Amino acid sequence: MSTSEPREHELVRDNLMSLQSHVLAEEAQHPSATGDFSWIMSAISLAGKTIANKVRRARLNDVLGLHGDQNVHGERQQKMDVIANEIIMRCLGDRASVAVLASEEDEEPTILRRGNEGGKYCILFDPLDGSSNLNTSVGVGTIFTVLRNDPVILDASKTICQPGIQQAAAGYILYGSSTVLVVTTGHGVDMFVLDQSIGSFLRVKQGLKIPTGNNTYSINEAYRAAFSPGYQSYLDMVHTKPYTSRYIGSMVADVHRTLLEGGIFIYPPTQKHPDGKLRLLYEANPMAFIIEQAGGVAYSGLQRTMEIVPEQLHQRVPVTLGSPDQVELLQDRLRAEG
Ligand code: AHM
Ligand code: MG
Repeated sequence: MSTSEPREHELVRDNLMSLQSHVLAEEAQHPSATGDFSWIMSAISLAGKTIANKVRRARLNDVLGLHGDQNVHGERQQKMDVIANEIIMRCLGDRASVAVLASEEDEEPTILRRGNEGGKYCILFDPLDGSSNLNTSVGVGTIFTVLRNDPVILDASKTICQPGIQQAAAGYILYGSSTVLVVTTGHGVDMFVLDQSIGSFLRVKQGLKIPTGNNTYSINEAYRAAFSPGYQSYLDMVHTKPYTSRYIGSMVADVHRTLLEGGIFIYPPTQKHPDGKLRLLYEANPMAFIIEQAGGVAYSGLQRTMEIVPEQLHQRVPVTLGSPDQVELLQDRLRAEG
């Protein structure tokens, strides 16, 4: 056997694949694809690289801390929330196929063009989730979802109220010790890492699968007294078993760990947030899509998150997601509480 054969094989297997080439290759498999999605992903990638740079330099540029205004949820906006929001709007705003942009930071969606003007997609996003952690250099992230525009419905606030099962694509960018982009278009989950030296997201994993058998739970236990009996009974159970707990308090980082290592992430209803804290359309649904595509499960209480029919853009829901074996242990207790 020639010694050159395995070497050639290795070279082919280890080919570098940028996010851009990956999206083009995926589109090539679908003859009806128009290339619109690759334009959208290139804008999201540009926004991610720009925000990553701002996050790294936030203290040096003196843009940590409160902006002074409150956002639509009555929460104090961080300066970086406003900066990240502007970056995404500027990156996506000129893409011809984008009909609507809707952000956690803006009360109303921004209509860019109607369906009859070529607006095919609505993009909903949380520009910088977990931003209150920035002061201590904890990982934060951008979450996004891509929905198909309904050319008949002219009211954008209605167009975007689609259940998660209708998402065309979803993903997040984690600004942590490395900048990681995770995306799904409904054909599995792919992961890319930003190579700063060449300014490109490079594919590091295709077809990610969430592991099972990891006894790790992630929840803010400080709110335990405010949880319903089912959640409390679940916590009683994990305290008597060989479990460990990890909670960063930054959803993108907590979900990313859960996706890669398995376990369960939970944000239940509390007294302060009786419907849960996280937002259905641009936090819970995109994460649910990714987790389900990786073989996991995602619920809001006892209902599959992606089957909830949204009523409004900023609606909140409880979130439970992770490995099927781990989530089932909580769901058992929630069913028992009725
Ligand atoms: P934000 O969108 O205002 O940043 O809030 C969302 C964040 C999530 O990243 C995280 O899971 C959660 O809030 C943490 O909340 P708590 O501090 O109540 O545990
Ligand atoms: Mg958020």
